Amino acid sequence: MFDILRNKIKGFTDRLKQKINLEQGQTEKKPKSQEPFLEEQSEKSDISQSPLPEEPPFAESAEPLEEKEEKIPKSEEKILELEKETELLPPEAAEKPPETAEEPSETAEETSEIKEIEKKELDRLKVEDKREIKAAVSATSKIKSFFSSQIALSEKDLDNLLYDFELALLESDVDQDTSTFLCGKIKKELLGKKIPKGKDFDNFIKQEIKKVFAESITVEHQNIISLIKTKTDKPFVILFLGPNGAGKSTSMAKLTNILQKKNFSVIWSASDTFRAAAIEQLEKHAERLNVRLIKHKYGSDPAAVAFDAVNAAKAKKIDVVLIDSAGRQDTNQNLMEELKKIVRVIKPDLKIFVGEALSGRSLLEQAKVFDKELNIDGFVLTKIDTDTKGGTSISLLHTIKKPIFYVGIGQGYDDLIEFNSDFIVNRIV
Ligand SMILES: Nc1nc2c(ncn2[C@@H]2O[C@H](COP(=O)(O)OP(=O)(O)OP(=O)(O)O)[C@@H](O)[C@H]2O)c(=O)[nH]1
Ligand SMILES: [Mg+2]
Repeated sequence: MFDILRNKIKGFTDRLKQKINLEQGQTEKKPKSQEPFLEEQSEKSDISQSPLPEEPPFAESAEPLEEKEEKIPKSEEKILELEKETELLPPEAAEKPPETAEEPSETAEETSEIKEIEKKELDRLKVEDKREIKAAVSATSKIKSFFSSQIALSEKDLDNLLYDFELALLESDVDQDTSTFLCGKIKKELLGKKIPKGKDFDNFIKQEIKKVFAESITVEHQNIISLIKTKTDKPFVILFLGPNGAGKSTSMAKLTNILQKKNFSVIWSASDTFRAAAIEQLEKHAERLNVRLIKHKYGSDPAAVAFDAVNAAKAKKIDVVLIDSAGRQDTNQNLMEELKKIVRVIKPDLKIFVGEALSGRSLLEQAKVFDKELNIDGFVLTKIDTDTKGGTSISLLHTIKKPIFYVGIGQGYDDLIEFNSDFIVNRIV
């Protein structure tokens, strides 16, 4: 469910992360602010005159800090190597082959005195070297944390990333206006903001995107059960309308199941007198759900059937009347007039547009026409169990700004669940 949109949003977050990592990498590869420090180091240190500079201790500054700290013991090894170097030993001792050093050229007292001096000098150098390396590491650490804790994205960077993201939203069935709106809002939220790097990054970006989506698609939530409860004079009347095959009749049956569980009594109007087998289809559901069905012949006036159903409900004190209607395209003016007649005669409490999520952007266009013609109250969005893209609901909510009462998540009677904007935001971000 909504996998494509979820992946597109993840793709956007990953690209942002890549961009940030790239910048971090560049910073670490060439940490300009470390350069003078290193120069200063090499000037100050006696060791810089020795073979050590061939493997500069901080040259690989892109490595993590911990690795640098590991280098401290390594430097001790190097210092130990220095014991063998000529600088710390008397020149003649270094130049002479070992066997010549064995020659008793000095007295035993002189030799032990020299060794004592050498040892002191070595100890002094070790301490100095350690101190310098530690100072370097701690300075590097400060510089690193400065560079690596947060980043602010430039307008140019964001424009490039959001251009791709807008295309991704369009591919996921979000319409053009909504995509442009969402990207503009994300840009406004992220521009100049300090974005944490590392493990907090994903969470931060997710929260920002979630916030933008939630704000853009939140419409006043309406709960059908409370609406029914608050109506004082029975019955509460709901008209189901929308394009062919969207799931009007099935959703009506599913809602009946929900209402019966809440102890509401229900009666149906078979006002699809147009499509072959539409009445028989309802009869089967009515039998299973034990609902009374008011029906006329095929070709009769759908408004007249609905009128009879409402009157029967009034007579029997039934709580809710559900009116099925024939599927129609928004371009079919005759069928549109037929619906308008039902609305005029019955004055339903709710006109629910049933649309299937799979229809994508064409659903938005249809819904706009139905809303203009009939002023619909909200939606049931069906077949979201088979909708991998997920953009339709976002477009509907953002553009038409009417609630999605329920979503259909399968073909069973229990496969109708209440919708709120968190439902979709939590699935895609
Ligand atoms: N997977 C899935 N299938 C659904 C859902 N809702 C309805 N369907 C199926 O969609 C098909 C059409 O459903 P109907 O209720 O007959 O649609 P309709 O809008 O009444 O169709 P018309 O009366 O011909 O305009 C049926 O096979 C339903 O089982 C849903 O949420 N998920
Ligand atoms: Mg039907």
